[in-house]
Amino acid sequence: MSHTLPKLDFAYDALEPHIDAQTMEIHHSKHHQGYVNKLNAALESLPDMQELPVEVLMQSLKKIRDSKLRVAVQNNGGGVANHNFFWQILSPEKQEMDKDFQAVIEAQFGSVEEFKAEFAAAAATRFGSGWAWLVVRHGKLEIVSTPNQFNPWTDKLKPVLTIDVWEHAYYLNYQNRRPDYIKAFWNVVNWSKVAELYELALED
Ligand code: MN3
Repeated sequence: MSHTLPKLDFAYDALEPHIDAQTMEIHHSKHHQGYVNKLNAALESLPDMQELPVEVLMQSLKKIRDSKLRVAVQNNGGGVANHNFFWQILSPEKQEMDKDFQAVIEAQFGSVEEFKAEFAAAAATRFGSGWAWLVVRHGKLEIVSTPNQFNPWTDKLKPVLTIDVWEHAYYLNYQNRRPDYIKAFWNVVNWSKVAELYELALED
């Protein structure tokens, strides 16, 4: 079994004006596809790992003895896992935060605005390329960020929300204005999916 590029649930232009069609098309059909291709190429030398779901693969990096292969799986497996997840938490229709989930956010962060400010700060201050995440750790929500294609699965954390802050995610439309992209991101969050992921994370 090889990894494949997942189809998006919406058209490339569906997130406009917040995320433009050209950015989405290049991001999905070139960048994400590139990670899929390079991951499959690296796994040709790792037959025991070919059947693992990519999130499990991210927890198995230490088992890869060859350091070049390990880095290739980290970078490209991470690229696959992170983008598979990212597309799922985006929505073309502006959604209100799920009420039960909002109560959890308010209990843990004070208010939705404080939560958004903390998440945006994690995204804005991630130096270079990377991701900000809302994760579940021991049943509690926590904001973290990761460089490059590192991700929470490696640390056995359960992500419920993420934003890609690599320049390829926003540069065509926002140039160097990463904070503007982060602000626009709130218009395209699939809060019902986020709430569902949170419930699932609490179950395990
Ligand atoms: Mn990306």
